[in-house]
Amino acid sequence: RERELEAQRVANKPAPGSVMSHQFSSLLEGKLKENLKLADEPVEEMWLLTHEEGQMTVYTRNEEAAGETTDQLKAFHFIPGLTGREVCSYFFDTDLRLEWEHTVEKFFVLEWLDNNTNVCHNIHKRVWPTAQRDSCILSHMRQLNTNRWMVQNTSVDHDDAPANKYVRLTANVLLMAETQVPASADKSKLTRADIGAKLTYLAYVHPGGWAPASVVKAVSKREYPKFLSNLETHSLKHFSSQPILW
Ligand code: 18C
Repeated sequence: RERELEAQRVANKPAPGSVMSHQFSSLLEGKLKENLKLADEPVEEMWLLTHEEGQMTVYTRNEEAAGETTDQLKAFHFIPGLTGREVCSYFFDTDLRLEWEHTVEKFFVLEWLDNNTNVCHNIHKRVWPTAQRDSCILSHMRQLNTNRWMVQNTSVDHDDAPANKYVRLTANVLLMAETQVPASADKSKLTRADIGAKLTYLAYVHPGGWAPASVVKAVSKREYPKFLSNLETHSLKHFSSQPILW
């Protein structure tokens, strides 16, 4: 039944390029403003470097003072050979999500609001000893300027997301990816060896219900770097033999 409903929703997907205003528009724009400001803020004394691996750096900003069990995370990475648009498209594409998204057991697209915006119900893998989580996420992809693209994933309430079976976590995620090209280059002459995507990733996840702080910390420490490496490996595999999508 769920799959049938999903097929109907895919059939209702608006045409490429159409941007509609919808019930989540003001929430989406508000979050986006906050997230873009945070993304451009330099990492200074408030941020703690928690992981470094090749081109990847992961920082957290401790929110304990505010009584929270999770930290705001900010990470940087560089994927050689891809454009910002390619990385964002790969991250956003619901047909490809399960190739790389290792925290999700299954998910359902609940609604397409426009060609670049959907709401998904995700059922996450269970982390022992806590109850299994789900999330209901408004996902939106946008071009910010010639070389910069982004995807924002933010929790929302949606009538079609079945409640009560799992503990509902909430999340606020921004992936921003900027194509690096040699200065004054003629794009038509460039190959993948000349380009790369500079990533800035922001995430804040609230566990929703009871979860021991030590488990949340351990899961975060392990899963964020794993996610960035996974995104790199799989998006490279997906695009490397295709013409460059600028
Ligand atoms: O950005 C990512 N994915 C987005 C696209 O699919 C998605 C964002 C979702 C928010 C993160 C959801 C985290 C789920 C955590 C529970 C399951 C962990 C499973 C472990 C698998 C073995 O829109 C990629 C995000 C990748 C990194 C996620 C790590 C998050 C850890 C945060 C703390 C955990 C809080 C949950 C409490 C569960 C019990 C400890």
